[in-house]
Amino acid sequence: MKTLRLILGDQLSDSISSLNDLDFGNDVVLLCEVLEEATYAKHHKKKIAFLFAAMRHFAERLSARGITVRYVRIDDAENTNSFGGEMARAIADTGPDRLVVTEPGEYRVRQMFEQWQRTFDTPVEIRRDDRFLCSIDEFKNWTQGRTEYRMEYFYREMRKRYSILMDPDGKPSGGKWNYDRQNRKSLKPGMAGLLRPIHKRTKVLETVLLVVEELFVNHFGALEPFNLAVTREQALVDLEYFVDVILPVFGDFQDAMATGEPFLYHSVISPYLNCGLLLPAEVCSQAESAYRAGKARLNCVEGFIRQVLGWREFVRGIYWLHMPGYAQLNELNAERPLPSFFWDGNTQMHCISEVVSQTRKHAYSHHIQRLMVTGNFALLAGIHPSEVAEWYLAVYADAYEWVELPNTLGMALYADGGIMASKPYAASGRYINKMSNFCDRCKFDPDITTGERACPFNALYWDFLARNENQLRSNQRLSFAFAAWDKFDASRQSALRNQANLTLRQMDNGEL
Ligand code: DLZ
Ligand code: SF4
Repeated sequence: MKTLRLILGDQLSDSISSLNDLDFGNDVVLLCEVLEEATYAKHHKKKIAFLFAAMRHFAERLSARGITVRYVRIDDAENTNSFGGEMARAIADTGPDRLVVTEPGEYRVRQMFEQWQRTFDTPVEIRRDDRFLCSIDEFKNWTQGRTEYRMEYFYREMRKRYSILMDPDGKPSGGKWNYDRQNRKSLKPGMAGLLRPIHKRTKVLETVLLVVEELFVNHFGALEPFNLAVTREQALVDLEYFVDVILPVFGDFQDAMATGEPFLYHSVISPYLNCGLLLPAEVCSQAESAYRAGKARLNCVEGFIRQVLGWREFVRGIYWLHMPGYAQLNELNAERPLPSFFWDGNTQMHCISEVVSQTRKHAYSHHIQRLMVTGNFALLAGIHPSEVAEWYLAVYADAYEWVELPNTLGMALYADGGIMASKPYAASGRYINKMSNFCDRCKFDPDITTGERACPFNALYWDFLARNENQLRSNQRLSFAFAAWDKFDASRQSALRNQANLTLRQMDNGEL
């Protein structure tokens, strides 16, 4: 039986289920670079180049194993520029008996695959993506009988199930499940991120960079400097370096931020994990081995493993549990358009201009910058969740909708009304000042709330609470915040709200 197997840009793993039972003599594996995928969200140039180069290298890797690969490049004259068009062309040219795909990371593409099952004459088999450590059905089962889904409890189950950081007596290593409290230290003056491995440029990458510069000239972001791994071997170098050198200091400063330090002590392996060059199981196992060998402390290793085994699997579960309705949720009726400074960084708020400029340069910023700077601002200012979600999906090299949407709409914006997070992650400028050195270079002062030098986050924070009182006052976790608001007298409250209105007007007029 001849099988045509499609591999998507985020399925670049040797062990991907669509390649199981491969018949080397007969089968054809299809990979295609298509405009449909590069433009349905206007992805960062670096993200497109990274994926195209990684796809081309993966195709070479398959060919080297003797597999027949059909690779469609973005500039091939016959490219129809859609998955559907390329599948149809490949079916016509190769005449397979069946089509095999692994379930995709996005609902939109899943619908496409299901439509193929109805419209193509050739049968289409959709296989489970078993690179994830919790299947979509297992996650659904876990939610049965629960009124709220908290990552912490899901994560404990996953630790037990995979016996990760567990002692032989069934207790979590070190006696606690979570060492987050040790992981919120601010940087001391002079502390800086560590050097990273430099990857030698491959010819494939150089060709791709030229094509992307030419075809996607209007997309956000810089192609240079380019130092992402584009092969499995390079991704493994980054992983090993992280585990050996950076993990020992990762935990303590996990939430810290600094000007000119996009990576600090973060692993920066999410682009590789999410496109398949690295696998979550191997990543967790390497981190655990570092702890067992006494090379990294438990708070560092546990904090890292919680991101991969806990959060990553949890957000995917939430996404598939609630799609397609999830994408439309807007609990707080946030309606403002996304300010242009999310694209050009042109704002006097140093924290935002710094995070946007890091994002433009690297297609990356770490989770606290995403959550507590750009995300927090969008939450406080009441930016429409769809506009924010589209931005996050486009600008980060690791972003696919399954991971981006629950993180943006749920964690950052509370637009899902508490499915993901038990309270909105709203914070004033004082939080940003505590966790970063951003405010040192800002025209605004995080300790001032009204007047010209007031940090815009401060009045917006209070206005956010007052504006959304109906939805938020009953939330126990906000009781301190509302108690503080209630203590302000009427004139103070109205001064704060006036200041916030002024800020929002400035934002809308491009003057913030
Ligand atoms: C993100 C992306 C981009 C920019 N381009 C392609 C592409 O040309 N071909 C491809 O197979 N995949 C691409 N991807 C990743 C897909 O968007 C991703 O596989 C789907 O969204 C499913 O998660
Ligand atoms: Fe950001 Fe406010 Fe600090 Fe300026 S003062 S960097 S706007 S938090």
